[in-house]
Amino acid sequence: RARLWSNKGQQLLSTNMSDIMYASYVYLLYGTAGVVTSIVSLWLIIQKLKSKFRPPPIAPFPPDTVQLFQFNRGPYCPSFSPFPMKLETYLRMAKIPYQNDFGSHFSKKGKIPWIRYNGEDVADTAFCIDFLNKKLDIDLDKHLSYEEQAVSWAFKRMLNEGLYWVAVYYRWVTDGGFRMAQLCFGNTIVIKYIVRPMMVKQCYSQGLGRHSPEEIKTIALADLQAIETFLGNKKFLMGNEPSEVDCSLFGFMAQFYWQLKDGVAEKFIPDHCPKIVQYCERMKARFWPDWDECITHGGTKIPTK
Ligand SMILES: N[C@@H](CCC(=O)N[C@@H](CS)C(=O)NCC(=O)O)C(=O)O
Repeated sequence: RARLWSNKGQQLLSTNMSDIMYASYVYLLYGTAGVVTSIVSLWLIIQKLKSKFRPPPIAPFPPDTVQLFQFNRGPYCPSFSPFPMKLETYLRMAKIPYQNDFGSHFSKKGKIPWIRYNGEDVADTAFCIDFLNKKLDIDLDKHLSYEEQAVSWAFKRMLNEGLYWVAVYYRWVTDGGFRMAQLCFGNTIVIKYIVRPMMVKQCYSQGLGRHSPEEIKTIALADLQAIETFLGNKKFLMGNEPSEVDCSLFGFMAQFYWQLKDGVAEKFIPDHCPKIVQYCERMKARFWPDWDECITHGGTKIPTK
């Protein structure tokens, strides 16, 4: 009887062992499949999200028409950013047919705006303008002397590489400016916890973000004062006819005059720069007669253009 019990026990033990082994295999198999499925799904989601920010595939589009990729329309200016304002103003000045593609498709260089023209993609506003000038034989500076063209180039660099960071500071670093960013891009977790810290970091890496608010104000006013003085009684920056630099200048001045609402920056132009005020109104009337249709009026209306 004792032998019988011990055999039974062994049988029982070996049955239990094989059950446990089997269960372990099953768990391992399901576990591995679960982990692989999660990784693949996560990868697919990331790819899908990334594709939203990449240039879209080339699709049928009217020939000889510029497709302008830019952010959605801004609260008080047609764009929340000076560079799309610059490029769209250029297209209007040069009378080039274009259609906007609003959203978050960044160029292959990872920036906005950019253009697609007859299937060719061009990134960076300066290269977009050069490309279209050559393709369509346009020269908005043909009435300028070489010396004036050199001055115009220096102003463009000051705006694009210097004043841009001042605008970034008043837009993304200061709380008042950031409220305007939220009005344009939405009050989302991505804007608050990913984009804002990224822009603050960029501003710090460039160097401007390391200065005190007072020092940044001094730099901003010095740049604006230089523009105000050079503008003088001229209608446009380089004379009484508009030239290419006016696209950049207007793109930037429009931000300071109409759109940088932080309790400090929006007062710079009305308080210190009467010539720039007239210049902004003149450029708006001449190249943006449809301005009101191209803004969200502080986030209260859907723009029709
Ligand atoms: N040099 C570029 C500058 C464009 C630019 O800085 N775009 C900003 C928006 S205003 C951008 O895309 N920033 C995204 C980033 O830096 O990650 C041009 O002229 O097009």
